[in-house]
Amino acid sequence: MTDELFQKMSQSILDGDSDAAIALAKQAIDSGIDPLEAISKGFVVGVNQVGESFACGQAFLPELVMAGEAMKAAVATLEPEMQKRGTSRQVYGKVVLATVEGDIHEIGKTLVGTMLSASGFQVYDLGVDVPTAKIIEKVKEVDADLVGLSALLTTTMVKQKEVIDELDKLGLRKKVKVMVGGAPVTKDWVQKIEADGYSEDAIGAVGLAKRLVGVV
Ligand code: B1M
Repeated sequence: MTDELFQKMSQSILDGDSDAAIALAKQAIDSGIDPLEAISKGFVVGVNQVGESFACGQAFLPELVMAGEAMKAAVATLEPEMQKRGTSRQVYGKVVLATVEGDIHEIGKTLVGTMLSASGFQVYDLGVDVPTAKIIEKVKEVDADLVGLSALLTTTMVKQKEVIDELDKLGLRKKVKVMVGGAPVTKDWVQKIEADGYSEDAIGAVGLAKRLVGVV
């Protein structure tokens, strides 16, 4: 029964059908399914398939856009439930979060932000395509403990390094921890740019953020 629901979720993304994705997300909430499980076992399966078809020329930009819109709608529907399930009320630290300049992929970044905020972090989500200067400005304004940088394109990953270099120049690098993420980010890249850590998913990002601020 649940597997069938996950399969329908995946299909709604393949079809780029936002209405169906929203209805299925609501159905998951009503059935008591963990929203993160609905995302990882249902919707993400579909969006990954569209990504693969796009990469090998079997799907085109309109399909990618529609799949992205449906995925966004599903995550937005599940978001209040994810917030509700967050148990911690304590504020562990302040996180400035952004998708780097030149990159408009927002779904993974938003998911990470939702999980961090549900887990007790104060999150300042600056959105997508955010210039380095704007990120630095916010870090200074809110006296952030952590910066989270998402990049989904091999061409925009370099901006993660740009932010780290800028923090370094301003003498803030020791004080402000930097976590990075996004599909092309690897351990080697993290070492190369001297970030403090990376995670492959939103749950891992919460554990990492807690370690970086010394909570666990
Ligand atoms: Co784009 N796109 N896209 N796209 N898109 C990819 C990333 C791609 C891999 C598809 C492919 O070719 N297979 C490819 C990148 C290739 C590369 O660079 N190597 C690609 C491309 C090429 C492009 C365009 C250039 C296409 C074009 O115009 N010709 C263009 C770029 C636009 C730009 O940014 N300037 C483009 C555009 C788009 C859409 C706008 C149509 C849409 C985004 C819609 C939106 O966000 N509102 C889109 C989509 C949907 C995708 C795919 C299919 C799915 C991305 C997604 O939302 N995944 C993607 C293929 C893929 O990744 N399978 C693809 C679901 C999401 C939950 O996962 O974002 O990975 P993800 O986030 C995860 C983890 O990565 C991690 O946790 C998240 C939750 O588990 N994580 C973090 C992410 N950020 C983190 C930060 C952290 C920690 C963990 O700490 C701070």
